[in-house]
Amino acid sequence: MKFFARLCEAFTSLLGLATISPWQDSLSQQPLGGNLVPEGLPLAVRPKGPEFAPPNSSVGFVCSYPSMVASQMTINADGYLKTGGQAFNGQYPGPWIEACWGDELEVTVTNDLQYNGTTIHWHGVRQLHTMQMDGVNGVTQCPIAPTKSYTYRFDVTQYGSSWYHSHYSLQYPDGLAGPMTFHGPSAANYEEALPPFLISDWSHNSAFHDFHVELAGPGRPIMQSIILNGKGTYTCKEAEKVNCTTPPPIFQQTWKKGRKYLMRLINTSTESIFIFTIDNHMLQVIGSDFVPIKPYYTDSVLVGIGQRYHIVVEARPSDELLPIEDQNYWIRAVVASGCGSIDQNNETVGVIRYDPESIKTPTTTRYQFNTSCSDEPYESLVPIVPWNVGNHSNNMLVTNDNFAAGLTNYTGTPLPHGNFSRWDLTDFPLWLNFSNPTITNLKNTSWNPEYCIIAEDYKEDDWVYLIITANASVSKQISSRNFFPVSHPIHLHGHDFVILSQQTIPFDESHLTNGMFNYDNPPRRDVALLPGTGYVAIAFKTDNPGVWLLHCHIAWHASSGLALQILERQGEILPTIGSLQQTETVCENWDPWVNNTANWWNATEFQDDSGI
Ligand SMILES: [Cu+2]
Repeated sequence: MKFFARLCEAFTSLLGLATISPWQDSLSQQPLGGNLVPEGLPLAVRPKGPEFAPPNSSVGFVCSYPSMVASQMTINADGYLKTGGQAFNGQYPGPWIEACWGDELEVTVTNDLQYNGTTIHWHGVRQLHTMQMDGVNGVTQCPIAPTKSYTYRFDVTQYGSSWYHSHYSLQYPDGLAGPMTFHGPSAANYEEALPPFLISDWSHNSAFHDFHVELAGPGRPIMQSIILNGKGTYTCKEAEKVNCTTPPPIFQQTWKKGRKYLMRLINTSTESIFIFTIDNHMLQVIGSDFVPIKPYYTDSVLVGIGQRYHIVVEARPSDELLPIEDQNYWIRAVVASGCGSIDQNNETVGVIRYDPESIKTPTTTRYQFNTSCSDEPYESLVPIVPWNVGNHSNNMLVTNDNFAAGLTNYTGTPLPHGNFSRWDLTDFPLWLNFSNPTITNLKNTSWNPEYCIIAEDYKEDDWVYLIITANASVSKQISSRNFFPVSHPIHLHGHDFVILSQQTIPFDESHLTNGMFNYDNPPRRDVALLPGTGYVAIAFKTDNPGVWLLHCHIAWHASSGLALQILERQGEILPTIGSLQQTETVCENWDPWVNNTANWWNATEFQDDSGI
């Protein structure tokens, strides 16, 4: 672990202004070698406190990234100049943030944008007793005003890979996102860890523009291409020529025969769910989100938006007797059926070679696999550190802990923000007030219903079950909401949750006891797909007092309002989260900026979405 701690220092010095993310420049810049952890090594999820630190760890070490600057930028991901792009430190994807299990991570974010506030959310990070570091404007802080900064500092209590992204409206689809790795134990051996693989859809329009199409039509926004680590292919149309340029070179990597590589897959999409595969190579899946799992083999892995997988790939293609210059293989990102619509749907996003001199185009074909839009098989995701789930302390059958993701038509209704149809989970679509975040209202006894506050006042060891359906459940009929067979990647902040049940049929109370719920070490992660015709039942222990967003990670749906706030043990939040000095300062800076309409992009309307 000391070794990684030194790496953290080394990577800080790599930061700076550049147009190509240095972490993906070449393998030679990746000093991370071995990290060989024998299979079967006991893994532990470390609660806060040095007594639980991993052996020989660097407790007390602060991994510091002093300068993350958000600014506007023209991004060339696929040969089309996206002028409405935004990026951290002039790179898309943003710098690779690395820390070590047991460290503290400190990142100072500066807003160099013209018309927008910003934040960074650290996707999947536990934020135990540090909700003010979760980076959700309108919930855990006011947005960072232009020219101002905010320093995020939190304990790294998990390990694995993830991403960070702005949680300010639709900024992450426009480029404010990057990879993040917390080095720690691994569920299987490997010999070389590769830099992260960020898979994404890509739009040439600003997402703020596309969202208006989503709300008002005509039609729905369509994404233009598929990109891997910010690189994709697109054939420019005649009418677009003015914005067309030479595309960046396609992603390529040369592998050494017989070597075992760790690949960290991250789906950072706006709306697309991808199936990742490498022709003629088997994948050993060893981690889902921040949770190491019992390894299993497959030819393809479905990665929902916000989800991550660690996989180990042995460089042994099934046709390895071919001449070395002919051993070239497509890396593919295949849109799952019904979970994305892309104009130029070129799934071949990268090439694995064995001969660095070869320039041949791969001629391989993809494995025959099911492209249905459903999570990896439930039975495959078995955590190595088991959690056994206790009985529910809440009664989700009669309380509000039973939600239905649907689309409500608010046109002509008296709601303040009621125009258009909006996705919602509770009685209202989420609508936050940037200037009045939940964190500054923790003594409230009543709430604006548009904040979608769901109180969970239980004890440290209590379990809360949430039932999230894609149709009206038997116990909560909602007449005004319309339901569609759409899969939603549901993400919860502040917790890894267990998936008690994930079904393609409507929820029924009998499922709790008829064997359809699993309480014995169920899959555990921070994003789960809600099947379009059924439901997902998740559970977490109320052991982290704070306010935690639960939302769909399809950017359009989150902006529309498909989200709520879990208010966990309200009375214990302020006494446990430490200083709120920055919370006050960031709001004091935000208010005068936002109250000056000269700072608005649109002089008549500042906010047209939920805020997240
Ligand atoms: Cu959704």
